Amino acid sequence: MNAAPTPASVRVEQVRRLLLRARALIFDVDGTLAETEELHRQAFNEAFARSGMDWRWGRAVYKELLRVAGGKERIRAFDQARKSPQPLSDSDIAGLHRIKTACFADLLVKRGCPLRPGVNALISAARERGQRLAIATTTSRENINGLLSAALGRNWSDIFEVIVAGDEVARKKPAPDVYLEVLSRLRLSGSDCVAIEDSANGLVAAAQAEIPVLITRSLYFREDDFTGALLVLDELCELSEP
Ligand code: XBP
Ligand code: MG
Repeated sequence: MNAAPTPASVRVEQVRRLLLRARALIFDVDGTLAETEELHRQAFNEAFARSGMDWRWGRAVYKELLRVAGGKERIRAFDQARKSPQPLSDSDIAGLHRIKTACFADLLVKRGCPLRPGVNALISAARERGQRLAIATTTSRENINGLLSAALGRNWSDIFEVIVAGDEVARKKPAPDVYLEVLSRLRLSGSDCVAIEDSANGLVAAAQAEIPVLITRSLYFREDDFTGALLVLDELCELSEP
């Protein structure tokens, strides 16, 4: 006699069905579509070096700084914590972040950054089912383009009906702004969709927009509190048929 299904496998089946029924799937980018944060961290350090600054963010410091969504906001938080007699101005920060974004683009070309396991399969299956796809991210369009043109080809943006980047809304995650803007442009309500995220900030943002959230743990947010998520997976490929 077969053993009764374990709660985990029942849960996975329920979430798999929810994904199949959703009118749209809304993807976070960093940490969800691809494990990008190590490249971001290296890009920040490269930008500091090119700007003649003695800053260097190790993994432990970066893990703390990642509580702050947004590269410019992260630089500002680090600078303020240092209580420097000459804090960076907003234009200093914007200029430094532009260099960082250029460094990130270079690193993407030099090192590449593959999609996480199961991401491509889920996107392809959703497209075959006629589901709508969207992106809700804190990062910039430039970074999204650099990552996805390499991973999905130069016509990657045809795959996502709606793309909302961090600087296009008033408040970054964990505020719900980016998800509310995606829902508005899709003309859907949160319960029609499923969001795929990797961080507590992302979970809070999507949940405030009343979107059910599937979490795939990433390098820097493994210990985050994902209470309220539909399910927490290590990789999306755990959802595929056995
Ligand atoms: C993650 C972020 C971003 C990236 C760095 O975005 O918080 O700030 O760490 O990119 P998400 P920028 O998980 O919402 O995709 O330097 O361009 O902000
Ligand atoms: Mg993320």
